[in-house]
Amino acid sequence: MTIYLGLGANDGDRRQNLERAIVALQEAGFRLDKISPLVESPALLSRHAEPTWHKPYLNLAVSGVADWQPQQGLAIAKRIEQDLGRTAGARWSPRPIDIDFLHWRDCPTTSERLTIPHADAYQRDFVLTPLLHLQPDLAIGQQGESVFALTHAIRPIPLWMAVLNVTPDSFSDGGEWSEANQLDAYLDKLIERNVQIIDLGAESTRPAAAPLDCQQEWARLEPVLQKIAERLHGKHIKPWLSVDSRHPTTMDKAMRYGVDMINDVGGLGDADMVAVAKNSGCQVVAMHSLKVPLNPAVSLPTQRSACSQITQWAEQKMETWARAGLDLNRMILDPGIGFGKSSLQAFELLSHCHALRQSGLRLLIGHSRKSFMSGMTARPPHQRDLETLGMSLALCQQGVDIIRVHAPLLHMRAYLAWAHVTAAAQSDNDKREF
Ligand code: PH2
Ligand code: MG
Ligand code: MG
Repeated sequence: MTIYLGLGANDGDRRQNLERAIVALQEAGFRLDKISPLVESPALLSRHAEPTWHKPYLNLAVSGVADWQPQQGLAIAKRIEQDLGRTAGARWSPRPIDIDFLHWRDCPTTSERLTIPHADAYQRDFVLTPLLHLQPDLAIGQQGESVFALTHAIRPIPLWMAVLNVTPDSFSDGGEWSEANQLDAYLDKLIERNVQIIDLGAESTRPAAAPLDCQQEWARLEPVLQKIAERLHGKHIKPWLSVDSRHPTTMDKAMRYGVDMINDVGGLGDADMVAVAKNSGCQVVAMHSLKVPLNPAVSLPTQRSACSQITQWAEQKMETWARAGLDLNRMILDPGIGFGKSSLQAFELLSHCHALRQSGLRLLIGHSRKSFMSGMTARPPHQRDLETLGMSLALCQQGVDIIRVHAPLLHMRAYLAWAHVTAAAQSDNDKREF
């Protein structure tokens, strides 16, 4: 009987409070299975709230099992909230920790103090987004809708995927991390600022890049993988570690370092990669491409819309994956902006995120600094972060699950500001009286 809990904090050292709550839950007999990514969002408040309560939350969800009765579970959660300094403050006031029961399989409960599934869960982005990345098919809606279906009606909070290239020849940032201490400082910042995913890649896919053999690729990746894995060791709350490679042997070796995500620009076309993905239990990004490394002469036909071609590709792939025994809950679709698409097709795809998500898979977009921008700006790739950011906010508006960028810290700041305005509009629409 899996239990799904939602944890939130907007007072004190928010991440530390969440970390402590997880440890306390374990000590109380909660056998932790999975922890979702950590997301930040503006506080949802009542219209009558004190302005000083408007402090952003960090939220996550955990799944696990416990030999508790619901009322006992509730008492344990309340006790942990108190132990972590929560007082009986006014409703909506800032709190060091909030622990909510979101879902308890086979155990729906309604009483004055506890309703499972949580009554409002189905419309809150900060509840649904963490659950979405734990278990997209979890039936949590009032009519049994899946988390995925519910996030289609709201807007998920995007996860930011930080590009970390350890390539001497990459398109926009080749050789940036040749100094080890620079890399260390950057990693520290990414972790401190709660970036959700670190995507490590060693092979450049830019046009005319020299293909890399697997030995070379591994020689570049392994030291950095090892370094990151050491840094993240022992923490519950940490970014997902993603490896960007199209070589199954590389991916297989990387699994030793506790990788969470496979990012395959080959779109899982290789049966060996499917096998690695299946056995790993990882999140898996399958990117649509025509030719890797890029060949400008090979591109998507223009008779049909790019969006319908990608959706059709995804649907065919999903059948293949399901037949191979891959859990589609772990799969993520990336339309592969720049990989055999013209700039017109890139803009079409970027403006149809909602339609791309109709495939039923979570959607990742990687538009950062890419060539399709060159008609719009004369700036070289490494100076296109503001252009990238402008487009990213347009993606947030449509609802995208994961956005892969070179400047994640800039994006996270801009997103939080943007979300303060869009969230205010949402609570305006919320007809319930708080
Ligand atoms: N929890 C609340 C009220 N408002 N806002 C965000 N963003 N995240 C929360 O967890 C949250 C909130 C009451 O529990
Ligand atoms: Mg709550
Ligand atoms: Mg609560």
